[in-house]
Amino acid sequence: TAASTYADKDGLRTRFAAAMSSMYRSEVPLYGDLIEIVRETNQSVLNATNAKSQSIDATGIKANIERLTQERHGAIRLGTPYELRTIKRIFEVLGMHPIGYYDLSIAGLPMHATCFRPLRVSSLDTNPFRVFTTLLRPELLASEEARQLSLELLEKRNIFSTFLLNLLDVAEKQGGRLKEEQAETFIQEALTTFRWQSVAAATFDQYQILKAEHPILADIASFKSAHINHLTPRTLDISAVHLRMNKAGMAVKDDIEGPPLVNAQQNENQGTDLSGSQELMIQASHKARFGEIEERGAAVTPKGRELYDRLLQESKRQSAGVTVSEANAITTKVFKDFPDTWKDLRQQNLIYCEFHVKRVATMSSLDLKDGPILEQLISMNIVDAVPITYEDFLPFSAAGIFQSNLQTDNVSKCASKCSLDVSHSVADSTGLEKAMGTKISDLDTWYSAVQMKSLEEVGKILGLNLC
Ligand code: OOG
Ligand code: NI
Repeated sequence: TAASTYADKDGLRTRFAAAMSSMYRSEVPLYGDLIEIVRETNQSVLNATNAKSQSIDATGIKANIERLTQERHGAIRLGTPYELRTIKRIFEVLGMHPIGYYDLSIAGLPMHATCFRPLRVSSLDTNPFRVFTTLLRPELLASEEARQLSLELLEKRNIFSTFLLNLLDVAEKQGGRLKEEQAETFIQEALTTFRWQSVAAATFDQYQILKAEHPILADIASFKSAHINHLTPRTLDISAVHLRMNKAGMAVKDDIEGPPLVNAQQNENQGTDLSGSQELMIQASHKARFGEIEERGAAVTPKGRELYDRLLQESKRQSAGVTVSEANAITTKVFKDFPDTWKDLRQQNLIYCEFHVKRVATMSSLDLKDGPILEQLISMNIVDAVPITYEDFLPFSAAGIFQSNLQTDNVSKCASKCSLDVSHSVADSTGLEKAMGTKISDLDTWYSAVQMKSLEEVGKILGLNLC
């Protein structure tokens, strides 16, 4: 049939992510070692989990080993609205769409960002490849000289091949799809945009001017490509991988960005960890690539996020000037106020869940006087509640990661350097949408729609109105 001549977007994304992974492995050899450690650790966590309990859902790990083995997130930093619009067109072909607005000005960075990822649950299950995509905000730069220079350099560079631009036109004429025979060329041409190029676009003097204004400006405007600056595998046990990286002699950052590991299986959000895996030198000392791993937990509701942010601020406040291990102890203590079981988290409306019917039963004993119907169904073992995996990024972690990436080697303590301050926010989500020419989906709307859809289905099967 005619339809079968088009490549499936989920398949295309899987191929693209795999191609990017092998490109990055050849550019940054330590990445390959990291992937190996993560894969082994995940396998032993899954083995242990299966031995202990029948259902891996009970630990909140919904991801299967196939998805986990492929799962990566990347990060790129773009200079101009044109670059962002074109990147959006590339990701569109791969079934990735902008969701979430990240204001990086709270970390003193002249940038804002969004994440491109699949929006359908089935597409996420096939391959959840996501890319944190940052855009420079020249209007936030203090130095006029640095602004002019960066705009000039960015104006001159072309990070997309003519072949790629033509293929994008073709895809759009075909309704956003590519024919099977166009797919491989597309993948190779698109990959070039993200490849490391050893020749800089800036001279040494220009690089110094940009760097003096902000190191991140040098990172964005001095290169000829939108090089992928890290590619991150997902681990089921970030502490175990951290240990093994240390044992393997990798340079590992002391602290993990994100929530404390109160209960390793129920880590509420994404935790990240950096190692200065390799420094690629541009003339002086540009730190362009780094290694990172992440652990993912459940998505929090606005109420959950509020509690999390409040406890985080509180532990930062109490940790001013103390050592890393003291800070960790403080954080653990402060986060005792964050419930530690899926049941508590769900009942207090702190996380999002997907609900499924486990068995169809007669429900004559349901009575509203006995509490919410849904909770009764769950305790009667008729309905199953599975926490929804957080598929996005954490604004504070992201800001912290930029900070660590910018630090020179021996500065490493987060308590002092992460002066993240929301009062410095000059968020401009409309500006980012305008630059991209598309609306950005809202995170909470997305998670609550996934939850609601599952509730509707449960209601339909059981003949109840649960919404
Ligand atoms: C992106 C930082 C954000 C994460 O894991 O939160 C990120 C960057 O360094 O460009 O990747
Ligand atoms: Ni990252």
